Amino acid sequence: MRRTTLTQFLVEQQRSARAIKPELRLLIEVVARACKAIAVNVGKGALAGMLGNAGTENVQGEAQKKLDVISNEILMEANEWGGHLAGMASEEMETFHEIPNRYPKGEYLLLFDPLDGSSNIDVNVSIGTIFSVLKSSDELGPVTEKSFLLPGTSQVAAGYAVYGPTTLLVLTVGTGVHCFTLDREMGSWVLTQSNMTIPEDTKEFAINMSNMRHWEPPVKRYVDELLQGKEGPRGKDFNMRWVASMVADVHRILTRGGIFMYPRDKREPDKPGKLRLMYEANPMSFIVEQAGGAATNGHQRILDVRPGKLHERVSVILGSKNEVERVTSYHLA
Ligand code: AHM
Ligand code: MG
Repeated sequence: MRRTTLTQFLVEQQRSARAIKPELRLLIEVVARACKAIAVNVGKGALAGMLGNAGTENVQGEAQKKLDVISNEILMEANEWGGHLAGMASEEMETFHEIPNRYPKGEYLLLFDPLDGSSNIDVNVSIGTIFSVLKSSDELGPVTEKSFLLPGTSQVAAGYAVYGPTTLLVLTVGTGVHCFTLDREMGSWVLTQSNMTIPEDTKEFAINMSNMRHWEPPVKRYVDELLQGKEGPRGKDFNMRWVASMVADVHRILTRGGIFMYPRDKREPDKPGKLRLMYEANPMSFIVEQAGGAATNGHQRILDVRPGKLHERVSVILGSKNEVERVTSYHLA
């Protein structure tokens, strides 16, 4: 059987589909290579002293794990010198990083959550990397924070890697969603699923139920109805899953449908949710929409949200279309 590698896939996207420019192809390949290096480090675990805290905090005041820091460094180093980027921004760095003058610069901006699902690192549960590529609208001028503050509709590529039983890379360049599996012996990403689609209906939901008392009424009403199962207004039983790694929860939804919610809650009233718009919500929403699903903050399509700052947070409701639309209608009621 002939196997399609990521390189072949991207060349094809460049040549026939004309979906990407050669510079974007190279950029995606560099990110994918960095994800391989992260996978190697994740896989070493305790053997190489990779587990545990780094003893530092990130800009959001969260304790950084050693692997958060290592993954961030791997992505930064891999992408700095390629000549395709104007700048980078990371969930783990306080401010954006402009490509230094000693390297050529390009027109793209790369944003990433280097290791998503940090609470799962030390317990050997799936974790991942999420990335988003924006086309800079600045005409070769210096990069500022404002350069990054574009809505998710400006993304030209987005993807995530999952470091689980197998290492996967899920990617969109706006022509559907495609999944590659890492062949560890060969060191190559092999296309294993093209055009992933999320079923419109589902019987599975994902939310951290321990926050229920803090939710706003529309989400409370929606989940209450799911919990009533066959006897309730929905007339069917629902199943619940919560990995607590967004990459793993979203990957399950891309594989068999479902709805994922990390809604705004009353714990910190000035924070509109836990997840970050630029590093988590936007790339995942682009992928989910490309797979036929929907993504909203309850009031607005996530990809249309205009960011006010780099580390902006957002309420996230995404997955099977009909369920996402139902939650939206409860917000409007
Ligand atoms: P992280 O980027 O610090 O790892 O946090 C994001 C994670 C998501 O992957 C996951 O959906 C969520 O936070 C889990 O939160 P909680 O621990 O509140 O259930
Ligand atoms: Mg994260």
